[in-house]
Amino acid sequence: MSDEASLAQNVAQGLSQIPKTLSSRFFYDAKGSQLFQQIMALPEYYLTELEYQIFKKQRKEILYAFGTQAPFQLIDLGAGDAYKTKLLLQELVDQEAHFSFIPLDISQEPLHQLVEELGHLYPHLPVTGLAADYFQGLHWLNEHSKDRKLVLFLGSNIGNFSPVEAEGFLLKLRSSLAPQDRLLIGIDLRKDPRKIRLAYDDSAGVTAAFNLNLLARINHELQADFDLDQFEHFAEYNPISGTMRSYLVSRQNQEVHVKALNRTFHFEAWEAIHTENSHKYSLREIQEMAKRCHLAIDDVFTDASHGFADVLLRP
Ligand code: AVJ
Repeated sequence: MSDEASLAQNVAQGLSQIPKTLSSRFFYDAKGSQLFQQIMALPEYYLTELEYQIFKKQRKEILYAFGTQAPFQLIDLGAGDAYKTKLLLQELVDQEAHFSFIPLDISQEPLHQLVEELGHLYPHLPVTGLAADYFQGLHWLNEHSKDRKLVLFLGSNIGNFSPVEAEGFLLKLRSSLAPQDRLLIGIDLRKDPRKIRLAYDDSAGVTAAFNLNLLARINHELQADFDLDQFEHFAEYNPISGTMRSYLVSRQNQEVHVKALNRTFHFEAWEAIHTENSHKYSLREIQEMAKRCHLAIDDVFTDASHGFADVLLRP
């Protein structure tokens, strides 16, 4: 299925149902990936900085726990600009470890940029960029399984799944791992609900632009006529469920035509489209989830504030 077709299908389905939904996987066109890189640099978006600190302070321990003697593949699911992964790459290059790097990303542009940049930084490091979604990536992993693997799933990307979906994803991921392979998952932890909410509703409005870009993408790719001024970003955190939810709310009663679907969608005043989940876990919930997925926890690395965890798992 082509990218357009799956976006088309998501729009056709998601805007026909009540409540309306669109999938957060479609945020990352070239513009969306660029906006997400801006989000990572925001003062409110603590996630990136906390995980960066974990890698900065504990990169040796993390790599020691994995074991870097035998040749291996470092696979980065949803690599983006690999801001945090580069700390591991530098350490491994310093150690003269025998490894290859396989960044995977849903968006072509940042991936090409990354592969080119790494070519300059580490001319002797074998790098294979994969423009694919996670499941295509997992399939690729299965076909190319000779070396030992360390699979990275950083940045709390797992939070975009509901807890039930996350279990399904981890089970699928586990089935593509050999006994000696390891998984390193970055997970945002439960914390002060106000701090979480602010991370998804920044004062500069970058997150709002990121959310609204989904409608701009649908306008471009499916010839729709969303008026971006007539929708607004809204984000709320539920401290019981641990889910941060983002929405696009229609400011008025309006119709939107999507030419590629030959369909018109009606929005009531203040009707919302649910566009993203960013789930937060406690350490106990992570332990329970790992257990249910038959993954053993080798190590848990947290930052000084216990706001973020990188969990090393074995199948
Ligand atoms: C890339 C999925 C980890 O949910 O925190 C950031 C995306 N959305 N601000 C997250 C995002 C709004 C981000 N992840």
